[in-house]
Amino acid sequence: MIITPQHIHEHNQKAKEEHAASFSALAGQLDGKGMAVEDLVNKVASFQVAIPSWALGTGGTRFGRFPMGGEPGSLEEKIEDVGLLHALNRSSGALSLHIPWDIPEDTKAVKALAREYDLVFDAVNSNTFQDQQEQEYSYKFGSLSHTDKAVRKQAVEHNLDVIRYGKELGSKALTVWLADGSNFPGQQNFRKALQRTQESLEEIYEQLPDDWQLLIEYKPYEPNFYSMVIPDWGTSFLLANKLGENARTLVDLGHHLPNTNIEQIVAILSMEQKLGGFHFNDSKYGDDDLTTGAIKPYQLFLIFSELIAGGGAGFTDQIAWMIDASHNVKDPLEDLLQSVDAINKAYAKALLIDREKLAEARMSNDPVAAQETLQDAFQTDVRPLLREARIANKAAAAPLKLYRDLGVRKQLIKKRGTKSIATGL
Ligand SMILES: [Mn+2]
Repeated sequence: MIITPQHIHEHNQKAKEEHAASFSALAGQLDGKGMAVEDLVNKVASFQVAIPSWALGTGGTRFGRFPMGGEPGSLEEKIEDVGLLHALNRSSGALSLHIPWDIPEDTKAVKALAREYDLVFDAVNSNTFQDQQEQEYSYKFGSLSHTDKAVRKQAVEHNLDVIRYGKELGSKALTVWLADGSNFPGQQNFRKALQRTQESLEEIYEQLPDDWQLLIEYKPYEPNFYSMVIPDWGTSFLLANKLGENARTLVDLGHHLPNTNIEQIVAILSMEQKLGGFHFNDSKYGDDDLTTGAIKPYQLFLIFSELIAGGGAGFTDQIAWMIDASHNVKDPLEDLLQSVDAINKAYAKALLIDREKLAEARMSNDPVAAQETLQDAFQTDVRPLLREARIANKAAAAPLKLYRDLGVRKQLIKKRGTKSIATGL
């Protein structure tokens, strides 16, 4: 174990005085506004975001990949890495597996190892967007939507296998993202492709355990550039409604056309109780998969504002939260620490919105007051609040700083070598 409770304790002792001063200033300010500070701290402290098993290695682009060494070469090492993150921030207590990149051969042992690091298994993800070596039929022209029934059957079977793994690990959701679509006008019959997809999803849904959810992810383009079978939230919502109560839409922040109003999509889906999952990342142009909060922190804040407005007190437990990003030039673990921090910041700021004032401004058609109310929350420096939540959780006051101070990457490289490569894209 690279990070021990002793490390955390010593680090927090050093941060103590400075933190106490900044937190008491913020707490006084919030208290003056009539906010229950302890309640805010508890909410932030209990919020958990899953880390996907494919985000722990260096990503790449179509043009190259520049690994930084010490990458986890096995599922066990990936669990160890998420354990590191969780030990540092106590906000990453879940792991999301991608199958077949990470097949848990011995599920009992894998589950026990995760428990050692205080981790649970979040949604499991199927993969029918690549061909695997021993696979009989190719997904070159689609999977669940394929024209050939044999290919569809193979893709359905794969999803059922993923559910079986997930059941053994204690997961409660299957996430389906399809690369199915077409590159050229006329190539695909839109209606028949969607119809076939629905039928395939119905076969999967039939086998879904009662306490599970089927999360349907959408994406407007890429890898197909003319059409995707599930291009937008409307199509995902349509399928989820046709399948039944336990099928829901999954929103990935990067899966929208530029300038889409994602907070409005979130509002409508949560109003309909159909928002089941959320993938965090950030983007400037498309599915850039940059660090959450690096480009549009205000958008993230507005999204959390809608989640809180729509979901009530327990909304954080009803949705599968996961980071879905790629790390090309950063240390993946540092990037993930930054992402979780940005998510917590947006959540904390959204909790500070004066809902009554906002409702009044809306009812009296006062856009100036509405904007001021939102900005007042957004401009608040919530870092002391996040720090307080971490200290209360026995996490590091400043996770990234401790990660660097302890030279974690150096230790990982020493242990795993400079050439280890994580499975994934
Ligand atoms: Mn995603």
